[in-house]
Amino acid sequence: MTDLDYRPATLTADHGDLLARGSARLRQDDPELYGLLSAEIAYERATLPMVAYASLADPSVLSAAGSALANVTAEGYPGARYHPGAGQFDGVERLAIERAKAAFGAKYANVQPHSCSSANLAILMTLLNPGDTMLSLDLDSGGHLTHGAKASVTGRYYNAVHYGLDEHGFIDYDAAERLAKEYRPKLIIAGASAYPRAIDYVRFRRIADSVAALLLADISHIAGLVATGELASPVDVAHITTCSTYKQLGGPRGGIILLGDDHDVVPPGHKLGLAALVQRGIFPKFQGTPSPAAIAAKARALDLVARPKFAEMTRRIALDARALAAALTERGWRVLTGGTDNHIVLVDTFQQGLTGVVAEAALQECGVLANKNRIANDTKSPMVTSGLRFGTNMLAQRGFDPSGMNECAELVDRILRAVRPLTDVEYELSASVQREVSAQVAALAAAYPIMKYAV
Ligand code: DSN
Repeated sequence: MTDLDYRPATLTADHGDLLARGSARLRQDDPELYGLLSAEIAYERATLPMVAYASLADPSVLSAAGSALANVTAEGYPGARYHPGAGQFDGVERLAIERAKAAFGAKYANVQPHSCSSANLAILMTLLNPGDTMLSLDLDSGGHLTHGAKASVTGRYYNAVHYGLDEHGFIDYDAAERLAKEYRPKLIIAGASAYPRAIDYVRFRRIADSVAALLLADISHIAGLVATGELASPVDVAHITTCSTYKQLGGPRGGIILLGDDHDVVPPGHKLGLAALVQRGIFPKFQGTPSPAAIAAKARALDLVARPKFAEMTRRIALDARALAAALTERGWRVLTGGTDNHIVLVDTFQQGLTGVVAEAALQECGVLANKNRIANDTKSPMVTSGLRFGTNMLAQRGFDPSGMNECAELVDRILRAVRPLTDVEYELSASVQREVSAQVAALAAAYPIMKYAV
């Protein structure tokens, strides 16, 4: 045996043994990569991830994502694969589908999309023809690239018309209705990546029905809050619902498509019902082979989503976000819409003279993560911006309660008030403040280093 021989004395078919051997081999044979992966764990524990776009995956989810199913190639669906040898994967995909349906009360689930972007693209390609009109929230108002933004292929292939926000920062439903009547879109999208308020899916459905459009709800950011009833579910209201599995479900990189009461509706110009269209739309129309290991990780994450501890955790996410919004407001920061209904808190930093990019960089220097974000009527470019987007998913998972959010707000406030902007992208932060606050951030992070809500 060589030093690098990792064959065990007895060859078992045990998932845990395989992963343990894999980790040992990685540590011994590739210290450079192993070191980087370990540094990531240390960094995550030492920082305060006040971000909206991610959640912590339970170690058991990571384990499933690293399973031997990564060796399987199997196009098609359970029981109808193009490739042989997919028996175990069939079982895993069926489990993921059933768990997705149960978690969201859906009648149909497709767990194969590699991301929610893939899911959205597949839906658009299935239901629209190039040049068809769709109506969605403007990217600058908190929409998403795949909702017809100019920079995305969706804005290039489809005629995307956008509604925006009213003067208080809430979705302008009246404008959406006017635009729907004027442009007669084939599809309306209700969903956002930077919107702190509950979305009125019933109103959107009425608008869609009034012009015979289909309604797609993209709940990527809020899927956890929807699954546990913290926010109203669009699954039986919209024709189609899409979401990613990593943003708030503690799952792997990936997407899911859900259908509720309208699963068998046949859209105008089609011969098949929505479930059959989506099934074919993902495979073979849009994707080839799915990612079996990622689907195993989705199955595991969705099992956790259905447990009472996850509901308790999503309640904490929402309470923490409200506490964070209040604590920042008290300290003089303008919180858009005056608060939040979900996990997102949007802050106008430029009112205090800081661009989003400067604020993001100064916070990161001290170990606090929050991303620059455009805000309504922003005059700065997407790489500069006038605001920050905070989120409470990961801190809530680590056990931060509303009083912990007050401590986080205090640290954020101290850092941002100590920044002296030089230009839109350059700044100075006094070394003593940076050192002092970084130490406080590290101490607070160390008090809540890992998932408290691990099941
Ligand atoms: N959708 C992006 C965001 O919300 O930042 C990341 O996936």
